[in-house]
Amino acid sequence: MPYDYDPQNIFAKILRGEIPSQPVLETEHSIAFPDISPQAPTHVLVLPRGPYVCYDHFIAEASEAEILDFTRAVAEVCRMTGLCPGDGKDGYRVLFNSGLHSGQEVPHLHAHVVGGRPLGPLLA
Ligand code: D5M
Repeated sequence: MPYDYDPQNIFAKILRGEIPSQPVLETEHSIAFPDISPQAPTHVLVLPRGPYVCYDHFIAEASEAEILDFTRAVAEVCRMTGLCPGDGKDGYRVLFNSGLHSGQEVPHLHAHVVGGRPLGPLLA
């Protein structure tokens, strides 16, 4: 099934600089900024710059350089939260919504990095 990327989605506008954002991380192929409607004390979105709707689209069509850059950007944002279990902290959650049943609102791939409080069961 083809992926139909909408270039008018709000994250595409942010990536083109048409809507302001306050990035916490910018790399060659990725960008991260705080979620406008945070669901936890820490809630950061990490996006590849390329026009990918969801995670499976990204892995199917992105270059290895984009995939490596994005994967590292997500990890860097996780470290930036200061919540890494490896540092004795309380941890965080990374999730991707993809499509209707997930409740995905913005059809440009983004990882949610959330933490700072007990997050409860994943499907609550
Ligand atoms: O999540 C989409 C998320 O994007 C949702 O948590 C709100 C957030 N959002 C929407 N517009 C903005 C802007 N302009 N800045 C920052 N965050 C934004 P989804 O997984 O698609 O449901």
